[in-house]
Amino acid sequence: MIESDTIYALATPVPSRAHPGAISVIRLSGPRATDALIFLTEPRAFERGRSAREPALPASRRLALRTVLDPLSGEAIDRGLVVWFEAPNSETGETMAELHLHGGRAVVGGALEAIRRLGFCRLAEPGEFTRRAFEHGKLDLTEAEAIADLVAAETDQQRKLALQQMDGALHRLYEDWRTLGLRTLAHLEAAIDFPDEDLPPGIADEVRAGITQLGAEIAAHLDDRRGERLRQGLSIAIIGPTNAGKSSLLNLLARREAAIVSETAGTTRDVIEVHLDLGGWPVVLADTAGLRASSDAIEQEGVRRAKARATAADFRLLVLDASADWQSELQALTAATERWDPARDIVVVNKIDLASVEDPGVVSLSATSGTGLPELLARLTFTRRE
Ligand SMILES: Nc1nc2c(ncn2[C@@H]2O[C@H](COP(=O)(O)OP(=O)(O)OP(=O)(O)O)[C@@H](O)[C@H]2O)c(=O)[nH]1
Ligand SMILES: [Mg+2]
Repeated sequence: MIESDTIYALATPVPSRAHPGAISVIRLSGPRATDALIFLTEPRAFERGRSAREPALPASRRLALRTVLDPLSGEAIDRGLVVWFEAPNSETGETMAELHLHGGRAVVGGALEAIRRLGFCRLAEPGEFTRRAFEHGKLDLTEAEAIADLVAAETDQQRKLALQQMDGALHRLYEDWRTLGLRTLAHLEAAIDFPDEDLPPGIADEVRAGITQLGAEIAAHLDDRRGERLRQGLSIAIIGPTNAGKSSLLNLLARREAAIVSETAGTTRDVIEVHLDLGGWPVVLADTAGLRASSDAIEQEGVRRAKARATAADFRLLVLDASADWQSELQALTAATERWDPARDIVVVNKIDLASVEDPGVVSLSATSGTGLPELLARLTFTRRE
């Protein structure tokens, strides 16, 4: 392994005046991480040029309370916990050190500057700690990806999936494919290289079966978009005639005035997206323009976008107005909507405060008062788990 630089970086968010942290963690990784730790905690060690493994170093993997100081002036920067890990038993596989300091701007700024002044450490590039862990065989690419997913996870379900992947679920699947591929290849090569030998009968069938199985498993895996949906969010399109209350429903689910609501038919033109956490599942909910024939070019474009979004969405919420002739609208719209699936898509009849609706096949709602919202949420949860 090539001798690498010793790198350092703040591992926690940059403290600001508005958001100082209780604690900030600075990590160092590389052959001189413990030298740095000694020079930052032992008065005058830097000028005397003491090297690692002297008594100033606490036992590895044990937190120790130390005064962190400027290596040149000896001035104290903070008092905090320090710890170090001996290579290769560390996250990166290299010698690592951590400083757990108070999360103020001056403390963190002072400590980073002190490490820079040592002259033998450099700031890590983005992702460089993970890269080193990968290069030292501490994690594979599926696990590195899982860590990125875990850090980016905003909902419970996203976190669970990332953790599974970090535990090697994907790694094991790919390993199984590799084993199957290698075995099939070995059989095939044996049949080619030793055609005259007495190979077990049926070897050609085995090769064919192996290839078919591998192809089918990979195709099924690529088809399964659950992981992708969980990462990007399930997409739900709200569609329906003008003035039915689509934007009102979006605002109700988003719990904020994300879209303009007005009694003017044709208010919404663009697709308006909000990102929601519905029971642990990430959802991208899109409000769209009301579907109607219009001579206005902008509204026509809005309707075109609404239809495109309805087609692309994982499923659709069709919103109708209880005080209008919603049954005929329902028939016309479901017939005209591409990919309409009665088992998956949901019909919401809104404004039940104006006219009552007795139909077990639809969710009845009042977007203004919130009546019927629990039933709608229950339906949404059910649909997602299907
Ligand atoms: N009484 C009653 N009025 C509602 C309800 N939901 C929405 N409205 C009203 O219906 C009108 C239209 O609501 P929007 O949410 O803008 O309807 P939309 O479907 O987004 O309309 P477009 O964007 O024009 O297609 C507004 O005046 C709302 O206040 C409801 O449950 N009951
Ligand atoms: Mg609208």
